[in-house]
Amino acid sequence: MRLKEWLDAGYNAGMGYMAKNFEKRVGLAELVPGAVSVISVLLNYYPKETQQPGVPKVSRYAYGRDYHFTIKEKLRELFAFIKEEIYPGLKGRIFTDSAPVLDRAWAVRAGLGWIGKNSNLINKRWGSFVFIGEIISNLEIEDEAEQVKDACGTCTRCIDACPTGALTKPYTVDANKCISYLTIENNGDIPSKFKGKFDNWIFGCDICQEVCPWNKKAIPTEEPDFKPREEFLKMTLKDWQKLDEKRFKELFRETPVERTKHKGLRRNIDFLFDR
Ligand code: B12
Ligand code: SF4
Ligand code: SF4
Repeated sequence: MRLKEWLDAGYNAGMGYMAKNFEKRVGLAELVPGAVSVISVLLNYYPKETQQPGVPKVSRYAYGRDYHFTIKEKLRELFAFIKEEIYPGLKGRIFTDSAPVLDRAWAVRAGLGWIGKNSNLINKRWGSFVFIGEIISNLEIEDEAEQVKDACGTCTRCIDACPTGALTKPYTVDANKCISYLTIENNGDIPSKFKGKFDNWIFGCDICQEVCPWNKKAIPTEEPDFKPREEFLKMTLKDWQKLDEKRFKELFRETPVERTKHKGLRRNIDFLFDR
């Protein structure tokens, strides 16, 4: 079982919550009593806007409003629709990025794509800049979704491009080495062995997705919630270097960047420039 192997190898780094509720994570009814199906959904977040060239970089998923709010609102609407129009006895729960549910594994089972060697779910039409959410419920769905075959082929671009060697083997991320973990989830100092390897990323990292041929034709999202603030896009190198707590709050309110608080983002900016 891949999750167990990942945890046993210590690849969850400081994310202790990943080892909790292991039973719930793998079984449906343990998580939601009476559940018999999973409806898995994707939401494209690829922005058409870009930051100024040469400034510290924020990963694309964090440009706009925090996706947890947006996806949950949409899933609540879908849940209400199914209850009203299809199955009044509907009982279940909605999820997105919640530790006890393996979002990507369910998306694969639902036929929405395959897991690429960079470990992201890739959809043939939308690429991998998509969020994943689910409704886990007592709705009986007869058809098993048709599975999408792995279309990575002999490509290894993501593994070759990762500047910290976090893709230790195809399909496996060691969070201890992943810029995304080190800049977001990590509460301590960033180990000095990574100096000069962050390629200007200060919140998350998109490198292993940027190089993926399946993202070449990524279609910009039309979701208004994900539209980045103008003041954020306009930030110059100087603006980033002097970012204080007040400005941080103005710029990143209700975006995923709030997660690191000013202190964490400041640590990440300083890590790029301090020698
Ligand atoms: C912990 C976590 C992280 C950690 C660890 C990443 C990792 N690869 O596991 C860190 C902090 C590093 C991280 C980074 C990122 N994350 Co994250 N993260 C999660 C979280 C909370 C759990 C992932 C997990 O369970 N990992 C443990 C491993 C073992 O599980 P897994 O990779 O999902 O693998 C399962 C299946 O996919 C399957 N499987 C895996 N590989 C293969 C291969 C084959 C061939 C097959 C058949 C099956 C298979 O088996 C596993 C189950 O046992 C999920 C949300 C969730 N609840 O699922 C988001 C999630 C995976 N993250 C997401 C995002 C957007 C990111 C970033 C892109 C953000 C960024 N730009 O910085 C990066 C991408 C880094 C990368 N290359 O993966 C999205 C991914 C969307 C997508 N299209 O795949 C998710 C799904 C959140 C969401 N709901 O949208 N993340
Ligand atoms: S997100 Fe960045 S650091 Fe993490 S595996 Fe991908 S390229 Fe490597
Ligand atoms: S870069 Fe290549 S190997 Fe990596 S996920 Fe994309 S297609 Fe697969």
